[in-house]
Amino acid sequence: MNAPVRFFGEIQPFRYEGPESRNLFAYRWYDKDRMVLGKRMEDHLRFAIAYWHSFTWPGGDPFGGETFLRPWMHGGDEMALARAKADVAFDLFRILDVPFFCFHDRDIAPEGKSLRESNANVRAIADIFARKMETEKVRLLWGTANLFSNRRFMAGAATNPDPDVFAYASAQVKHVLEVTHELGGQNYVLWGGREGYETLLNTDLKRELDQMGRFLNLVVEHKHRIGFKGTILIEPKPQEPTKHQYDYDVGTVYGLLCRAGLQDEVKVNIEANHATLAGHSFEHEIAMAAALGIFGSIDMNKGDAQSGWDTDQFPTNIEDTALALYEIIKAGGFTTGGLNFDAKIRRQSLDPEDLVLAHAGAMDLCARALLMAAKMVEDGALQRAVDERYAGWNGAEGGAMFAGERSLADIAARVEAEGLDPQPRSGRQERLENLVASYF
Ligand code: XLS
Ligand code: NI
Ligand code: NI
Repeated sequence: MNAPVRFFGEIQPFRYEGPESRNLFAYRWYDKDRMVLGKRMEDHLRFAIAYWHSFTWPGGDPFGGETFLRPWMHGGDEMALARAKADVAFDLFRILDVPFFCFHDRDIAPEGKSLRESNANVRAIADIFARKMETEKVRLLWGTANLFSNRRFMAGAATNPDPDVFAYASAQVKHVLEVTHELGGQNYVLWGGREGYETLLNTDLKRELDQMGRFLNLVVEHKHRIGFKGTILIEPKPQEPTKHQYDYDVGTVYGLLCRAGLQDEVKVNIEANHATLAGHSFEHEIAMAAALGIFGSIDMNKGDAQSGWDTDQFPTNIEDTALALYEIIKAGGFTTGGLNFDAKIRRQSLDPEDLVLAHAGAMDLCARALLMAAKMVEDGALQRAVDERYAGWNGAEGGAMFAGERSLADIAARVEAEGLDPQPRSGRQERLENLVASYF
């Protein structure tokens, strides 16, 4: 086996050294045992590493192929390479001291000549994970099936016009759901990789939506059948790779779930860059999910302000991150969910240390942002401003209207009788923005 036993060389496990440290190979903010709002930092953030970007993506872009030339991607028996990749992955988990990881079936093991063979490959690597997890602290945040890379899925998986593709996708998901369950996974994610259309001219949109609803119901039924206690999550994305994806954004997914009768069964995994592509801020999508009662987990990354792609960069913006975490804390924090870095290093970042530092820097950024978000919560001034703004609804008439105790005619009669003439009040946006800046 030509794969490296020690890809990361002499890089030692990261420890917390504090904000004054100039050591890039230590945490300056991520102090996992520090109590923040009554909870350990590690339990707030529940960091996860994504197998696909960090260990499987070869560095390609639309104009050029592989740049990384990782030793576990070349030369030799594919299963032996997959085992070497697992060793490297668990080395990174240990170096960074992350509590979770996430994978697609096709990231961890090669596709076989039949589904049976593919499943056996996935099982073999999952067995290795299980053995490693007996002695390592890392746990599985979620598993998922890759229903988008193989050409059989070019017209979608559950929404494919060919029922045999629907069947194939179902069989694949059944297996990964079971493997996720056996590995103690805390969630199972469905990202509609190609659940959308390229042109309406060849698409029966209503039928495809119904197929998707059927598929989701099958997955949820199977989850209960096997006793999986984790959460089923859908990851919204508006487009890319298809022109239009049915799971466009959080609001759209909620509509799909209601249509399928699954709004109490399925939650969302919200990705920052997908929110941007949908024309929303990350915190908007989190707040929307919380408001609808479907907030589950997040994929942390960022896009590029100039390009309209899912560039999946590691987050670097402290304010955006703090505002997103503020919404998560307000939503009650993660339960089964976590913060998965669905992010990849740039294709010129060739060195093993680039991969380590990308994650470490992002973890530190999130930890620092968590402290800011905690200040926002502890101080309470932001919440008080919002409460004050809506205080009128706590009054007798506001309360009665909201509770459905007044008809339209009742309301109109009162407006006339009292000669109501509501006066606008300042929204105080800049004052609130200054308040946010004061926590930094
Ligand atoms: C792609 C998605 C994908 C999911 C998992 O854009 O972010 O990586 O997170 O299938
Ligand atoms: Ni994602
Ligand atoms: Ni994405």
